[in-house]
Parts: sequence; structure tokens; C-alpha cells
Amino acid sequence: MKRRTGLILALDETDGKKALDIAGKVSEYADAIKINWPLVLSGGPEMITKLSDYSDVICDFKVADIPNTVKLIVENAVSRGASGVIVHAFTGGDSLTAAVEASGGADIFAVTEMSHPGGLTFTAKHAEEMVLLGKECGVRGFIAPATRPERIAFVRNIAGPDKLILSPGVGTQGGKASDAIRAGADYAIVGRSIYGSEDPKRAAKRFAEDMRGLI
Ligand code: OMP
Repeated sequence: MKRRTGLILALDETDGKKALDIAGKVSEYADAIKINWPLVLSGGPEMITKLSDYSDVICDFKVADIPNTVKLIVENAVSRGASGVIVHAFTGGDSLTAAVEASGGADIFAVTEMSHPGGLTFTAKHAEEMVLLGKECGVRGFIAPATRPERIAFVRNIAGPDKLILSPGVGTQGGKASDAIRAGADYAIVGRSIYGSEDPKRAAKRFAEDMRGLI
């Protein structure tokens, strides 16, 4: 994943045709497109391959399972064209290691503290342990919340300079892309504020401009 703008588009648009249209319009400003269950379930897993024509694709399946199931999901996503897969870290070291081993060189990202208010209930309390475990298992990076930039700084401090930090919660959830980058994130993930806007291309440009000079 080449860093040009620092923007990752979370394409949770459920109309497959519209999603591809938005991907085409926004690709100039997005370093990657993140695909999650809403679009995979409505447009089919072939959306992963189709979107990979526009940019790097990160499969946000938040995989949380036993090692064998994790392995099967990661292998399938990568064989369809994913260059990254997001997994949960709370499943433990064996599942995280299975994801890294099955990735065939694609990037595995582990969720730490989640960006929504409910993320405080469990994930925030275990963020440090999850980052340490992720490092031990060789993940490429972490997901940390733009809604709480101080927690991005916390994750960066434990993760060290070599891991990537992808930060969701920008725009609709209240976070600001430039604040996330200043706190230590490498990329800001933005969904509804781009794909749900009247002019997705212009919206993406605005987020890219907000981060310009910080990337
Ligand atoms: P918007 O809130 O519409 O910008 O979308 C945010 C995207 O990031 C969605 O696809 C979420 O599933 C994802 N996300 C979070 O919002 N919070 C998290 O803590 C983790 C993720 C994620 O792993 O990407």
C-alpha cells in the first residue's frame, strides 16, 4: 500500500454498481479501499477483485475465530485480490499467527480499541495487551480510533515506529483526519462522509487536503 494521501475509503455502500462508480471517482484521492461485510454480502465476494482494479483493497472482515477458520478466510480474501485483511486480536496469539502465516505477504491489521462508544466497554481496557500480542505475532499494523486521538498516540507508543496505524472514526463518527495523523496514525479511514455525500470525489479531496503536509 503506497502512501500518497493517507486516505482509505471505507466503501460500505451496499449497491454494488454504485460502489464501483464511487471507487472510480475517489481512487485519485484514496490510497486504499476498505471493504466490509455490507458490500461483500450485497455485491458478492467478487467485489474484492473488482475493486482491486482501482486500488489496494483491505478486507475488513474483523476475523475473530479459531486458527483454522482464520486461515481459510484470510487465504480466500488474499486469493481474490486483497492486499490487507483486518482481524480481531482478542482471539489470542494462535489465531493472530494463523492470519499472518496465511497472508502470503499481504498485510494483517489487528483491531485494538474500537472507535464507537461501545469500544470503551471492553476493547479500550485491553488495547495495550492487544498491541503487544500483535507485535509478537508479526502483524503489519493496528486499527486505532480517530474519535480518541490520545488513544492513537497510546497505541503508537506501544506499537513503535515500524507498524502502520489505520484510524477509523473520521467524519460521521466525529474524528478529524489531520488530528488522527498528528496523533500518530499513518492513514485515516473515512466511510459515510465520502460515499454518502452528494459528491464523493470532492469529499475525498477535502479529506486528502486536510492531511496534506502531514503525510
Ligand atoms: P464511517 O463511520 O462511515 O466513516 O465508517 C467507518 C468504517 O471503519 C466502517 O467500515 C467501520 O466498520 C470501520 N471501523 C470503525 O468504524 N471503527 C473501528 O473501531 C474499526 C473499524 C475498522 O476496523 O475499520
